[in-house]
Amino acid sequence: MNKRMNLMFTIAAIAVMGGALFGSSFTSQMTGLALSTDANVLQKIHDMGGLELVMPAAFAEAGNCDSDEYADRNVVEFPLTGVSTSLPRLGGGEFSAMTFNYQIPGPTLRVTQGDVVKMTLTVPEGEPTPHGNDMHASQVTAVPTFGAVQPGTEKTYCYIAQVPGVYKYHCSGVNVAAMDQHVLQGMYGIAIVDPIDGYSKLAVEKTQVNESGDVTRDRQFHSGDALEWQLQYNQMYLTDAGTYDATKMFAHDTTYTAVNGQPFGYVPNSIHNLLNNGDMDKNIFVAQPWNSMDLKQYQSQLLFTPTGVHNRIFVENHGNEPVFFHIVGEILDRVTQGSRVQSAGTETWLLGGSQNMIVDVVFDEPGIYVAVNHDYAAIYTGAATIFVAGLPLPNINATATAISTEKYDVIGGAVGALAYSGALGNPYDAIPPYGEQSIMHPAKNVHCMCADGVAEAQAAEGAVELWVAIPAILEESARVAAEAAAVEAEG
Ligand SMILES: [Cu+2]
Repeated sequence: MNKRMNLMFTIAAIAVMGGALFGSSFTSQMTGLALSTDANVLQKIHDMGGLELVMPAAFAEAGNCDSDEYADRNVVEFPLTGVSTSLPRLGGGEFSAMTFNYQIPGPTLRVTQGDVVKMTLTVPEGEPTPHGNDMHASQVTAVPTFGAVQPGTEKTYCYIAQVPGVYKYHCSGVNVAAMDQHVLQGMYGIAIVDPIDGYSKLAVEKTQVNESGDVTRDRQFHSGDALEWQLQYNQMYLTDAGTYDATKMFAHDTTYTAVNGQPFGYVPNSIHNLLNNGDMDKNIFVAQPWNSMDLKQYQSQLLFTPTGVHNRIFVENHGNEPVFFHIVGEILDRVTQGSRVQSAGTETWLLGGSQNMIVDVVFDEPGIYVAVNHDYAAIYTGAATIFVAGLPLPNINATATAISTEKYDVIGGAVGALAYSGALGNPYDAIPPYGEQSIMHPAKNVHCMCADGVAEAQAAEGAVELWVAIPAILEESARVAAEAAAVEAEG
């Protein structure tokens, strides 16, 4: 009976509930735009008992995790909590976020092709709206599997990850109603399904001058092991109060373009200024919107990689606009979608909505490279992500190699790792969970569009709180310098 009640879900009920829960923006979406041709249409739907999109008797049994089909397979549990919260927005203030596990994006699931995923979505008592989870890596009946989970209840379903690649998962709203709001306010994440036979080695196109003095092709090969990243794109459509603005969504009027939940989350910050000889007025990037150590996990961070290393970037477009993925100063060495190589040696690759790819790239020259959505509206609203390859920043390098403490080994860390990641770490939220062929990052720093509890969990795993570490390093450095000066004065 309970199941049938869920199945008897009606659009009219969604509208009534949604209007009550989400106020005017939701109501305007349903009446002002989507259904504007007939003001009485909602009443008519209600009067006829709602829109039943399929016959209830036709629903298949779904989510049975005891199926014989799953015997002898590796089962990976993936627990999620659907919960609303407040998170900071660019330029100050907050926005009314909806999250999986108090973080945007939600946790990344990583499995190997052939594994069984056992997903449980819990919606706590008191949460103002139901949620659902549509996992694109699954091949199961969408109804009722992805249907709404009511507050105070949970739902589990299982599936076999049959096809390798990157897949989004996202809230399905209240049985599809308000799905736009739930996703665009933060309820999205990715699942990485590693190929059962592993990742292919990478050929990078080069040339050389041979013994006869001829310029010839010189393919350079890298193993399938790689330093890995995740970049997830989405739009934010916000009112001044930080609530969801459906009118802006319908008009494709982007407020911000988020990368891993944060516009401009991966650009230089005050920490880099401190290391840049302490010159706080000399910003090395024109826009530094998350530029104070007080911002803790929200302070922007850079992505550090050594030169000559195989980088594997998992890219997902969760959004409402195309992503023209380009890295300024680099050529994408290989683009893979699903289990097929789509391109090699290409400047830019296009991702439509809910589309993904794996980008392989090797940075040969030390320098600053900016991964962008090469749509100017996207760049200027947040889609600029800075990779620093090698050790190209002389001032930071000088400072970093001149100071050290027992706890934070800046000298050995940076130089040893051939990148500043050894000292400053790479942002936790830009790194997917490690797989069989992951090159480990030398260190991680605490970073996320997430609640404090999530940031604390990152620190408990060993990620460096740079807002604590950098002042400690500088203080220690000053103490050591003062001691040396005193000894010199005595001598
Ligand atoms: Cu939701």
